[in-house]
Amino acid sequence: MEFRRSVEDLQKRVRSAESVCVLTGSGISAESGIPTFRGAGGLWRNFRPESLATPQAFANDPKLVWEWYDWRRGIIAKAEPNAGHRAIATRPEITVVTQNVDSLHQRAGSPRVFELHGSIWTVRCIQCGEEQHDPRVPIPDLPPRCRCGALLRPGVVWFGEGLSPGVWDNAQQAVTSCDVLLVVGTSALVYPAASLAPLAKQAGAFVIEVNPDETPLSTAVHYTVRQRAGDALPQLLE
Ligand code: BV8
Ligand code: ZN
Repeated sequence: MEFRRSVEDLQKRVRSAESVCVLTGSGISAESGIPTFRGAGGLWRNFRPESLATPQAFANDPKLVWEWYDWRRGIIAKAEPNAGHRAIATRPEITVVTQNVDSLHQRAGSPRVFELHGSIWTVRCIQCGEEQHDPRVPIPDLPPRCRCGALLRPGVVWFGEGLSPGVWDNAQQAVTSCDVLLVVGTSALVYPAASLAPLAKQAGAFVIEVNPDETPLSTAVHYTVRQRAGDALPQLLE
């Protein structure tokens, strides 16, 4: 059931909460001009993300996969956090659990951000495992190589790869200890991230979905706010 509660009710609920946690997906960065995964504009040379964000795709053609990431890094480098990211950052006590790899929450000023799927600005050697921050846009020659000579890969979690145990534990801890969970801009299709909202509800949190569209979560949350993040979050949080 979709409860259309007045924004005032929701504001009161969020304001009076002891602790608020926000779970975000690519939809929160859409208003920053970053294509979402499944929406229009998410395609690159007609490839679907699911077919490129995999260890197999990288093993088959590391240069192609790196061209996709270099293209995205170029877009993300030009993007700015939007009103949605900034509204969350006005509340430094909020823990952000994000599926996004664009680091816009950190750039908006949120001090506690758990990146479930890693960061597009991190590169990791497939041989010696050395990990570093690589801000170069564009990367001069693709695929980049480590000092040890082996290929570097994007420091993100691909489909079929496990999430880093520490980050996953922190994310579960955050959503099961908050009073209000805002689920913003995710189609709730990718696991295990999509299991966090039901987990929060089970642990007693009030779960509010902020998404212009219906998602598989919509019937399971307490309230749905059918608005874009940039419009809804300043009203709910500021
Ligand atoms: C794992 C990093 C096992 C890379 C990403 C069958 C059933 C269930 C699960 C599976 C299955 N087959 C396979 C699986 C597992 C798989 C999975 O869930 N697949 C899905 C597709 C079915 N999951 C995995 O493989 C995960 N690992 O399970 O490992 C394991 C365990 C232990 C040890 C070894 C192995 C790993 C998943 C991580 C994949 N990596 N990203 C990169 O970014 O390049 S996922 C990728 O999708 C992004 O992180 C993205 O964030 C994420 C989810 O997408 P969304 O963020 O939700 O974005 P989307 O476009 O879908 O939706 C946008 C939403 O925003 C929409 O609802 C739209 O309406 C809304 N919106 C638009 N504009 C706005 C807005 N909202 C608000 N405001 C707006 N303005
Ligand atoms: Zn190396």
